[in-house]
Amino acid sequence: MSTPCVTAIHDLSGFGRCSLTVALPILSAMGVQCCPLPTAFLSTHTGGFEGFTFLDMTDEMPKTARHWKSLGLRFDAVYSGFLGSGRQIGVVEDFIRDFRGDGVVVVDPVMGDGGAVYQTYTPEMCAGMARLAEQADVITPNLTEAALLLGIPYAELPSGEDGCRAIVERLSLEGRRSVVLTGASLEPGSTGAMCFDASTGRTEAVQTRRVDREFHGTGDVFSSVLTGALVRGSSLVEAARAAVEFVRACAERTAAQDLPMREGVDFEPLLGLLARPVASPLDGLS
Ligand code: PXL
Repeated sequence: MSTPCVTAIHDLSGFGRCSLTVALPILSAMGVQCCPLPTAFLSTHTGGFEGFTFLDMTDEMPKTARHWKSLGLRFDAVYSGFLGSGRQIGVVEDFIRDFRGDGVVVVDPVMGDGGAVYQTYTPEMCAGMARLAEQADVITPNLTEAALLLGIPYAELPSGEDGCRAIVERLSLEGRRSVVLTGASLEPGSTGAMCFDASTGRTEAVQTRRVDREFHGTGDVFSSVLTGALVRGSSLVEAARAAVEFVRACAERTAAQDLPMREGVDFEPLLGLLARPVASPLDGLS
């Protein structure tokens, strides 16, 4: 099998471990080539830092897409996340139309967390994100983003196992789109994801031990592992299990060191967990 290739459409935040600084190493560790299409360059992410810089990359994106098209590039997945402007919604929609081919389109509808919308997201961008997410084969919202996509207040989201099942089924566009809801806790002490798989029509939960601390960027770690596993041939639920367990391992390690939330999870020493054993360095080469 040739090396799978994913294009990752996210911001590049210099410090704070999220988006591209997470997607690139995780996909590489999984044996997946990652071609970044940056939406913005920030000095840090926007969660917990004051005075961050923000360079909007919107104008560069269609130029990059045109060049890639002229080279005949194909991707096994188009994977999008944090967007830098309202105009980028249309740019990413065009990109997906031009490059989806036979690949999988994963849209992480990054808009907020903990019931609050991120500072750089306007109501128009949130509406645009819902439209963009309609192009996806798989979406990976957290609970805050699920409420925004459903157009209901965060406090009114249904809860518990039945509630999480109802959320993913309502977000599935009548079964046409797979949904992996993150931060889905079915009982005290556990957390994970609720998955609706459009290819089987089944809804299934994946749970693990809950780490009682919040860290920045765990959604990006989750969606990157999920995307890597999908292009390596895992089913949706297998991919969600890999993502849930990797995020738990990262959160446990980071909590044990008591690192600040805004610095993200200390995932680098754990990247080896994502690699497949290679029997011989030349395996798979011919
Ligand atoms: O992890 C989501 C994310 C990605 N990129 C930037 C962010 C955030 C969340 O705050 O600020 C720049």
